[in-house]
Amino acid sequence: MSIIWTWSLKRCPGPIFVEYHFKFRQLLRYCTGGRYAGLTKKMAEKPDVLIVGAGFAGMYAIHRFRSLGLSVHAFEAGTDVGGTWYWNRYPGARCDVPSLEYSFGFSEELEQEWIWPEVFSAQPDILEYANHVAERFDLRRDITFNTVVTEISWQEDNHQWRLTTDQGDTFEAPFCVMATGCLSVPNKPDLPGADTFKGRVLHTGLWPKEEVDLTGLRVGIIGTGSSGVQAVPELARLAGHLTVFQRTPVYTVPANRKRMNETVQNEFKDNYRQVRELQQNNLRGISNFRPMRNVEVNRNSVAPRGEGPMIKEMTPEEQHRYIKERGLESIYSFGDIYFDLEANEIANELFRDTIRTIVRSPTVAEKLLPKDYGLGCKRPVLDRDFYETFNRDDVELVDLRATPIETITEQGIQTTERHYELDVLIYATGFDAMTGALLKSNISGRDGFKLAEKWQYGPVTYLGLQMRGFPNLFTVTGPGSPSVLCNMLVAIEQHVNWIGDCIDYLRKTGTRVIEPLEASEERWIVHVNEVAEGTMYTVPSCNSWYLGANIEGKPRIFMPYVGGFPRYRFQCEQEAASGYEGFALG
Ligand code: NA7
Repeated sequence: MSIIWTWSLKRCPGPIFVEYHFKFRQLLRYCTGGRYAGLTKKMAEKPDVLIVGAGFAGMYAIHRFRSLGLSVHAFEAGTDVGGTWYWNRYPGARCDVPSLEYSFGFSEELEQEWIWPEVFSAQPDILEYANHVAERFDLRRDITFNTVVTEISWQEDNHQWRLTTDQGDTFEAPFCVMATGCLSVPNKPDLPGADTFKGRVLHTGLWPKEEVDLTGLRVGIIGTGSSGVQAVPELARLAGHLTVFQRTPVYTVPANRKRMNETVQNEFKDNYRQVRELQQNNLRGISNFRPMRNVEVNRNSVAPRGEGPMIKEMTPEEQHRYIKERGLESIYSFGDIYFDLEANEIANELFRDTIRTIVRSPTVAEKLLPKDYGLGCKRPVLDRDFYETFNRDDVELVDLRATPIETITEQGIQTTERHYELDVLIYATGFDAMTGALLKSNISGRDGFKLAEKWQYGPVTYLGLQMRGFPNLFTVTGPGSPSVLCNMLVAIEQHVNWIGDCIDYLRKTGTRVIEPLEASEERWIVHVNEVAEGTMYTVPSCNSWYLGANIEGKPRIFMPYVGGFPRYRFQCEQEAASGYEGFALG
């Protein structure tokens, strides 16, 4: 599909009419300050698929669907690609999946040419990778940036999805793919007096592009989930003084902070097909591929999560020695802690004992120790010197359970105990996860039925891919799919491939619409709940964003599929092989 672009150039003389072409890309980006802002798009023909979002899911969808001969167009609120990694630029932001695994597997050339500098990547490196992918596969020509999708509605008369943007434009296509991400709607709690604060307010999930100078400033951060834990040590280094406002203590273990070993990287590259195969058959989409070439075999290496010894079968001395020899991160490897509450509590106490040896002040240490929920309830958090940071004189911890926030003031935060003067207030308060972005898109299906209404008691999907009443609308890593419990890049590729094949099948068989049968949705919901029951994720003491428990009024439902990626993939493959038996085709 060729697209004719018309725009008023911000830095170059204009308006100019140009048929957008690969060699104009650099000029276009320069002229529009890298934003393509002010573009008025005229599509030469209607696309086959509208895509919402240009993070990794939207990016791969563009590439994959194009390769099937489909015309596509994507809309992205940011000024460039990258999704989560575009928005979460806070100091210390880093991925918790190894770099060589958190990468696309669809192109061998891409796999071979990209060089990862660290074993676990920092945000700037992942964003650079996203930019490289966009350049390499010429993705940007099919993306409108700086544009928020405000409404998506099914048009029964012509079997099209109509998408409306905040620029006032509308677009139509027979298929719509929501690549809106699982952690893309920041949660900012409605604290009393929040608007009165005179200093600078930031959110980790909406961090500015330009450098934030915190030198000498009094910084306060609310929240100690993954984002807070990653940011705290960096903020302590950058700020004059840091106050950490913690409501719930977190279980966090040291991240691997090694630079990438070239030999290891090369061995991965030589074996990437095997790595990808292993990912497909692993519960979490991670290969656990162990390079053997020129690498000293460490007899104390950490077993994968849940695949180590049973903690209940070890003496307390053996438990402590196990952690001492392998590091605190090995606590997640015990085999019995995810289903056995007694084993879980032994591990929790072992964790607490270890932290008490790191934090010098016993009072601060006690405040930092999680006591009312267990390991494995929330997504494991990886840190770099989180606990050590509280040994600094210029870092203070406020326990909001003991002394809650009364109000935000012009100068800082007033708790029930005292006032904290601040120059900068940072919210590290997470996201309206998994359903937030889909609901925010204001989707209505057949007969104007709203997705918000369908999901009023929690998300209802078939395979996390489609919803009954919303024909030809697909979600990438939607609720009810492994999504956030899986290596996201593996989950994204599997979903996009499935959706692409499905659309291809519909076209080849002359089928205009597809949507799940009611019975399929019901069966899937029962199954998703069934596999989550009895795990640490759903015990009553657990309050995680997986359950929607971080958002007031959100139904408490375990949203991702915990049955494992291979089992899930098999279900999807069976559906396709059966000619989509669980769906109504028309
Ligand atoms: P999380 O994990 O949801 O953490 C949010 C943090 O913010 C957590 O400590 C919350 O405490 C705290 N929070 C939220 N609302 C409030 C209010 N009103 N007052 C005080 N503290 C509050 O989000 P992250 O961004 O850290 O991580 C999300 C995922 O991103 C992570 O799992 C990785 O997958 C990447 P609470 O626990 O609710 O008491």
